[in-house]
Amino acid sequence: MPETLNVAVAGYAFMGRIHTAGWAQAAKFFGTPARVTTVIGRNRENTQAFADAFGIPNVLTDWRDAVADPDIHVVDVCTPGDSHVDIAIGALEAGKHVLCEKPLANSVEGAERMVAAAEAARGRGIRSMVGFSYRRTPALAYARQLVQEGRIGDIRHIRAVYLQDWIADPEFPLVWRLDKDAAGSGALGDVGAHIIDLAAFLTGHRLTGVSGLTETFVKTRPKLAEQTGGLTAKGSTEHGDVTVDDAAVWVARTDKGALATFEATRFAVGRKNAMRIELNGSKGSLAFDFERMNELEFFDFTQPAAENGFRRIQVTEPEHPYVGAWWPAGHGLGYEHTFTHEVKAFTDAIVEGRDPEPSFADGLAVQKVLTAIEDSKGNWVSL
Ligand code: SOE
Repeated sequence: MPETLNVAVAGYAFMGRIHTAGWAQAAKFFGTPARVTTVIGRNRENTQAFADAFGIPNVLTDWRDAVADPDIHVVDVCTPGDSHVDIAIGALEAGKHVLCEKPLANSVEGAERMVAAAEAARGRGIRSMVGFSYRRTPALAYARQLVQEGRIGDIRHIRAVYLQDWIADPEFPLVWRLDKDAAGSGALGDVGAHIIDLAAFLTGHRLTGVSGLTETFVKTRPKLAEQTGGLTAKGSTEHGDVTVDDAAVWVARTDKGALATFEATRFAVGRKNAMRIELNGSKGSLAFDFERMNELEFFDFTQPAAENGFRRIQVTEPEHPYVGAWWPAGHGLGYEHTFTHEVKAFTDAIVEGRDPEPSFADGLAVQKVLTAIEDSKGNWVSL
């Protein structure tokens, strides 16, 4: 194991940018022995501009060159879903540790091939992890601890929604996230994948069956003229078809007897990144909303009824997960910190020679649920 892991980040838009920031901050705040030495992007000029802004020494326009470079130890895949399978498998076969953005692949078959490659590489001490970043939100990591300590007892209900509105305007153009070939699915895979993973992470329950509906409200949009930011773009005068869902809803049963409901949408106007999850158990409830990400609500059903109620815990104390490395108590964290925590957790596992979580197998499990929801069309699909 080298003293410092050299990381190549594939992609430099929203996810590539935030992962790159995460690696830099993890080194500073957690002493993570890794640094981004290379950024990979198809457009040399734009990739170079990104590298200059972030102080990254090397620019590559083909991921195969990164995989062939013996000085690169980690490949961080932040490209659209259609390239995850090739880059991740190529990197694993070349002996690189791989962190891959969610959803793991655009199909179950692709995710299965990635799991097989990860398993083969694991035998050679090569680690892989899928980037379900919300697991690293201190309030959610703390909620999981409370569940594991039995503080809410047996879980009866999982109620999760992920609400955004960035494409609610019918004139918003056809970015890659609205193209099935590039993204696999729409709101379902992009944000629904997070709440499927979080339900499993928080409760330890597995979904045994689902019934779902998806809808595409706006069926044609202006073709893309220019991507101006992570989730912003300019359209042209020509129109094209939207090939993914705009929204999805589904119900599920779990292996430990809970009922679960989920909703993923990009049409909840006014809701920007409202990833909300509530758990109701035999001894209490927990509730979280990412738009207030430093807070966790806890209802303790074992306390006397007359003075009982939800209490709002500010998850900003040094003893809360990840928080101690940052600011004095109460000063709060933001979206980008979850990615710093993610790369720290991944690097820790590499250094300590153990498997990081969530694994590619966890990513495949989510992929199977996504596919079942798409196939369901209102019918029950067992998992
Ligand atoms: C866009 O919907 C997006 O950036 C997702 O792709 C991310 O996974 C989520 O964290 C925020 O929203």
